[in-house]
Amino acid sequence: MLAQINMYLFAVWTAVSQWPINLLSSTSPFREIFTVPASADNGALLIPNIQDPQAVDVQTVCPGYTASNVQTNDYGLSASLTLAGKACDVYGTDVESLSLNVEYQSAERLSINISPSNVDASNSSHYILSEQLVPRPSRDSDYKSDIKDHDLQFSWSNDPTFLFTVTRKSTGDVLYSSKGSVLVYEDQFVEFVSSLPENYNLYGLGEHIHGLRLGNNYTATIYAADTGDPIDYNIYGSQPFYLDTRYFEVDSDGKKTLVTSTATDPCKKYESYSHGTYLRNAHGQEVLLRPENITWRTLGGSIDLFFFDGPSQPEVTKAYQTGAIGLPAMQQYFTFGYHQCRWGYKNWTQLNEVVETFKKFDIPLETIWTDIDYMSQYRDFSNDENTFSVSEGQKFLSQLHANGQHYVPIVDSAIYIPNPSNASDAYGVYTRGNDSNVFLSNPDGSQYIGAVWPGYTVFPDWHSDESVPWWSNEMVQWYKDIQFDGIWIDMSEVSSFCVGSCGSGNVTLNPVHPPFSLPGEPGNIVYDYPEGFNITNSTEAASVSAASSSAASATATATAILTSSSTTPDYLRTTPTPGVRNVNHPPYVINNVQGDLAVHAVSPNATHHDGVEEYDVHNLFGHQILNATYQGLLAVFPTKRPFIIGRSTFAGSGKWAGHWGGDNASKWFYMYFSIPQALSFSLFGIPMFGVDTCGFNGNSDAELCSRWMQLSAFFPFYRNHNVLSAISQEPYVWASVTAATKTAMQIRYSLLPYLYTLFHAAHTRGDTVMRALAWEFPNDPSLANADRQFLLGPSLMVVPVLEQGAASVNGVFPGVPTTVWYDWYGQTAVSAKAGENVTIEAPLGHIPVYIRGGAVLPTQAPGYTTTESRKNPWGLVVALDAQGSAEGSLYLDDGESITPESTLDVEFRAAKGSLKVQMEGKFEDTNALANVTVLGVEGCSGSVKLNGQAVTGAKYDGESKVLSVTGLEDLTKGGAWKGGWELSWS
Ligand code: MIG
Repeated sequence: MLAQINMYLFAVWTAVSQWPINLLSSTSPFREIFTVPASADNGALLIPNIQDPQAVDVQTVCPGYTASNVQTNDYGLSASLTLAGKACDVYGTDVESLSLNVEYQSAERLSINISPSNVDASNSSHYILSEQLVPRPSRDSDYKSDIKDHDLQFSWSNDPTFLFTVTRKSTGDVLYSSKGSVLVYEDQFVEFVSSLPENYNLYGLGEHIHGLRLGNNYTATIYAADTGDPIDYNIYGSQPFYLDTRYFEVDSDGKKTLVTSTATDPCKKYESYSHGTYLRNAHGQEVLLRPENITWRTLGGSIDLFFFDGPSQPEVTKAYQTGAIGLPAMQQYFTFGYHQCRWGYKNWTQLNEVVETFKKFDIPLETIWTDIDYMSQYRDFSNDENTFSVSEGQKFLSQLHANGQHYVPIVDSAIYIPNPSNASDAYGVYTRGNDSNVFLSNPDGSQYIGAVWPGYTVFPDWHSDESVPWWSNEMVQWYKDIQFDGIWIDMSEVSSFCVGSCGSGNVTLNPVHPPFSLPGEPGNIVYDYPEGFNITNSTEAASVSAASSSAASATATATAILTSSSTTPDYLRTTPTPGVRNVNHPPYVINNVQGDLAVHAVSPNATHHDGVEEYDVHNLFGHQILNATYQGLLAVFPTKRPFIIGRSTFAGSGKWAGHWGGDNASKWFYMYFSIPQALSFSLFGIPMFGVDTCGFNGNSDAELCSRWMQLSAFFPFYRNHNVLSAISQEPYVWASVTAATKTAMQIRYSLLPYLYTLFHAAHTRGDTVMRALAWEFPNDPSLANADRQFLLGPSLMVVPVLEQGAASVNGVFPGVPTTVWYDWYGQTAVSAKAGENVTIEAPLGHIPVYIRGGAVLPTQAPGYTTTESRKNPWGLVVALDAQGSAEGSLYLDDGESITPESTLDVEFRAAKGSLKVQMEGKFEDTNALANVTVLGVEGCSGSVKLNGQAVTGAKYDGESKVLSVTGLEDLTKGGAWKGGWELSWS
């Protein structure tokens, strides 16, 4: 089933990119445009090692290492590792001698580093990740050694060759053990293996389209790739981190036994222990998850492992962010409003129509985006004077801003290199970059010239000191023309439409058309009927299929001829040359979605200013352009939090940017995958996440878009985006979607204060925003797999419908009966049994949302924009737990400053018939409190007092157990949070 889906997907972009389109050049009425031949993006024919029947298993032939000269110190130990036998040289040249360094860096972090003993800058055989590019966690300065008491215990042995284990002291559980395997360390291939318990629960290892729990028959390839979200392959980002959760059954004596199944007995007691593992390595790599072990293979670099002891997921994630990769960027308040985008908004007029249509239908629109359509011939920091002129744009943007709305344009990663023989083709962005020498080179020192949208292009070299100042200056200059509010970074894997420096010697052909046709161009696919059209529109579907069946059979024949092949493929297999790397075709072939590493990307031999080859840092381009863009936005808005959404990320990108899920399709299963993808990015420290709502590739339809607009309303980054030439999918296109969207937006906008508070906790403490059920209910093994529902923060659970035609959804209510869940709409407690799958009615237009008992949620009446919302009266939803208590918090500031002048922290505590509110901080908010709704109130006369003074507008409903207190505005005039207060009921 999955394989089939996968095949289908490839039909979307990969197939498109194979089709020659000579048509276009001959039919263009303007002038001949040279088309880069499709073959320019063909790489060598390779067979991935994991699929190669001839592949040598290094474990059977390599000698391993022997540790000697072991020296312990206060914080760990160091040792020399020497090859324990004859070099095997399977996928590179074995490194004779390695250094092992084990360091206890903090109370929760253990570092294990294995690197070649002799690496110097002149040794091109090894590249060890620079600390400037990716900071290396170092020992906390205030950490006092407690090796003996640390929960992570490192041990090693030479029996039979060097191996090491990491054990959790408190449980005796072995977290990592290389016993039974040999360490393999070659210049282009590093392999280290750990056994894992049966049916282990691993999460993370991105970026992939995969279920949340990775399973034990899966290879996670990590190599940044520009590809339309194929299932299980490497896609845009590189996140070499995993969370490992172990469940134990606890017997009456407190004895713990590891559980190897997620089948849970409700009568038994369980506990879980989680730890995290980060490999600080940016090389192409893959992680093989197999029934009994995990094998990590990299194409270079060092083994730079960091273990985080947890023992809960929140502790792991916090420690990973605070101790290793950095805390996520705080976002501006407006970024939590709704975003509308598409590829194919043709001009300012059309963009303005979209904005106005949202208004007409009264659907909140916070931010309008433009794709590459606005650019002059697809050149960064330029506007097409006919369609998106600067003068018209300025008018549009000043009106937009006056309405409290925002604008975000796309910026691509590649820079157009103009045709040198045509003076009018000059392009200042290139000229200035070239003058500052900020572009990647070929090994011979000439400029590396690939091809992207504008034609032949060069690529910023983020290793050059001049590159960030140049980029940031371009942003500053362009802002003078176009007043953007954030930046959308695309193509940052970094994508190039041809293999190698295909533009060398060809730039006089510029601008050129890419080696494939664009959606909607002659010769390209026309997007098909939406998924399940045959079910939802059976009558039309029948007549369409009758009409098209003859045409289809002709196409089928043609396809069959094209794809039939009888010869055995002649794969390129590289034999290692001692001491010499082959970066273009490394001997070990990772299961890269594009095959050859150079396909659809800048080639591995592109060279940086410091001599580093792209091979060694490919996975970092997307990370560094986010840094550059962050610096650029700071130059434009020195005091404002930069708002950036980027495509390719690395560990730590969250400190600069958010991320969207890339080119999904308008398919139901992609709506599901958005949940595990988002939850994985919670683990990676990138909470500002969302996907192309209603689907990117292909045509969406009312039902899918309705469900999806409702689901995404509970993701931090809420944007609808569509591919060129697909039918429109703004939420006003279908009446049912309009209604469904408004319902969900009403909830989202009411809860903006809650979402903003969650983000502040993410930014300051490393809390997650979107959460898996297993993280909030860690002692229930049956939740280990749960990724069809999720929590937003600790207190809101969303159980979306993910299937076409469904009018109900099965959901679980974790933690019952101890935890009480309240239906958001009905405000009454849900009755559910532990572990039970409850069928929840969910007709189209309804998204089941529940509030966790024990939570106080701050709300604010929704306005059309977030700015308007922030001027509206406050509300509180107090959802009592089984003991009649609840608590919550609210964080407020000006919503945009990096260092706000003043802030406000409000604490809510309800217990025993009273809600106490306390605050700290000087930020002034003058909105009154309109209402307080208390859920789960047992027996109440309806008598309510605010600070001892009787309140008249209170109503208690004994059946629903809801106490609604309204009409508080007068009593809280001048501001709900001006000073502490107490509301009591009896
Ligand atoms: O190769 O700018 O993922 O969101 O609409 C396609 C056009 C380039 C890929 C992005 C997508 C965007 C599209 N871009």
